[in-house]
Amino acid sequence: MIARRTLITGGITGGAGLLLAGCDRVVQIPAARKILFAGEDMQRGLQRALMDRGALAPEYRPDQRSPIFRANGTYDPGTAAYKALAAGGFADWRLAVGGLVERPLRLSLADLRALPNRSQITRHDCVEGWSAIGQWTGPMLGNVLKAAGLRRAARYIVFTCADLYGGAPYYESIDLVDAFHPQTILAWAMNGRPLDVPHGAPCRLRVERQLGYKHAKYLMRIDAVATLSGIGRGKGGYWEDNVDYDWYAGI
Ligand SMILES: Nc1nc2c(c(=O)[nH]1)N[C@H]1C(S)=C(S)[C@@H](COP(=O)(O)O)O[C@H]1N2
Ligand SMILES: [Mo]
Repeated sequence: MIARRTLITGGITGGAGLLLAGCDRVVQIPAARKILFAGEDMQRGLQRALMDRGALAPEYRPDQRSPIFRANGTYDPGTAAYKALAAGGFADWRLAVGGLVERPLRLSLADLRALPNRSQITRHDCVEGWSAIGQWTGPMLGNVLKAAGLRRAARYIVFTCADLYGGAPYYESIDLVDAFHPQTILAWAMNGRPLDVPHGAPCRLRVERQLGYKHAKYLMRIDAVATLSGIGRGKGGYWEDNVDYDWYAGI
């Protein structure tokens, strides 16, 4: 019947007519229709997921801040090197930005303060089941990465910290979507005061769309890499490598 209609409407030669007929027939079979358009649905789902990843985490009013914001994980790196930095008020601390960048940087606290800074009051969610709301201030990681100039091969940003777990520095990583998210900042202040030691002095990552363990404290290095396979055991972070936490801890 379709073939006949094609012949009538088209009045055309065999090949094209049959092709048209073929299409009509396939689309009329519900199962085939489902398969044909499944790709389109998946693409829409992926697009939605990508757009959601750019969405902002909720921000709160100053009076909604938690009166007590507990510290977790390391409270004080306690190494000789860290003690020396802390004793000097972190004047000698430098944040190294390297890896796959055009211009490696060494940033002081004064350098971070001199950049355009962003303040945000957000809720920290720890995987262990507690949350706290606090205000964080610092430059956007994205601006620092732009200043360093990411090379084309860069896919992830790896953070190396001053505190040691089993003799090796705590480390974490995020992808470029999170790295360039506007609420992803290198925080040097908490609730309007320079970051204290328990919360990661002198500078910690805030990556507000992710769970607590991604918010690396005591930052020493930031490296752009093409793959996570050379970092730790390859899963992208201390907890990912050792306790099987998810690398992508989006909330
Ligand atoms: N360098 C470093 N960063 C870290 C941790 C840590 O032990 N060392 N703990 C993580 C975990 S599990 C959480 S919940 C938060 C806690 O941040 P807070 O101490 O400011 O509450 O820091 C994260 N970042
Ligand atoms: Mo946590």
